[in-house]
Amino acid sequence: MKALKIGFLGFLATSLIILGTTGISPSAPITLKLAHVVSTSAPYHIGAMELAKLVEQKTKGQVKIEIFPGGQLGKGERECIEGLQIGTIDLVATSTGPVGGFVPQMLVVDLPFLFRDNPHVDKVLDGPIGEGLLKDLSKAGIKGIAFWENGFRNLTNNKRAVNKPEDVKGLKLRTMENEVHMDAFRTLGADPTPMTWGEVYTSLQQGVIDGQENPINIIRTHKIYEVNKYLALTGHVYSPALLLMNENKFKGLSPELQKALIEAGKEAAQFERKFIRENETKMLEELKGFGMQVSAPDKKLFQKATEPTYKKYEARFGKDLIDKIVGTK
Ligand code: EAX
Repeated sequence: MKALKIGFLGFLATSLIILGTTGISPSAPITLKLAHVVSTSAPYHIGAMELAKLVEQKTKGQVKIEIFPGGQLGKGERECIEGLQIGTIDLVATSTGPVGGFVPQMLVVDLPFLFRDNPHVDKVLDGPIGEGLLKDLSKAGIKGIAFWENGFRNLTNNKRAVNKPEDVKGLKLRTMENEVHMDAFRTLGADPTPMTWGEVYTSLQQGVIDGQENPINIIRTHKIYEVNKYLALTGHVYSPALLLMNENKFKGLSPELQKALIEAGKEAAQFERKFIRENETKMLEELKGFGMQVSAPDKKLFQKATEPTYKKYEARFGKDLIDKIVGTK
């Protein structure tokens, strides 16, 4: 009887300690809110669902992910990251586009034509360079869990077919809130307008802007073919994505739950990238089927034309980091 009493008191004491430190009773699962701004057919959502499944499995139900798609918790990615920083959002799946506004060093990955192809992307972002960039995010109270994928960005517009850099001159193009992208399009003679993703479709529909640029998967899953006629396969920037977490929330988890979350985030990254890459050709054919006029300009001409941006930011990010990325085989 005495042993039973001591056992019960021990359990009670442990529960009170857990409750005191995490505010969570040992039995209640921890629910983390994940926000993104894309549709439920888009890769971030597919990746987030895979993440939720993996996290539940790896934590044996101790942690659950609740997904808020389509900008429900923040109209654009910058707003979602702001919510993450103040703790109203726990996790965000986002392109790196606006992240440079929080941690300037992250802008390096948004340089035009920095990444050659998918194998180059994976070697850089899943290796020490990528890990270093993820670690940098803690300067802004953000835990970088893993690099997901948005993809190689292509140009759509309503004015004209784009076959060479000169064809971009004078186009009023929406860009992400990203100074490197804006600089590159200014160098091409376009008129870049930074705009949150949630406003792009309507702005194209109303003719406030002539065009935008995004990977095939975003153009397809957000029906840009309904509001833009021309698609140029420029592949002018590889756009990484990120799975981010509020750093204090992350540190509040036990080491075991932290490990499980990181593992799940990285496994979901591979799943999400695979989904994008396996569906790219099919989605492009569908865009043609919806009537988009697709051109395949000489990328070398665009690479040459955007070289001034490259040179300008080389000084800012350090030539050695850029050389390391370019030199990764
Ligand atoms: O992250 O804002 C953008 O153009 C992004 O590529 C899109 O929202 C997916």
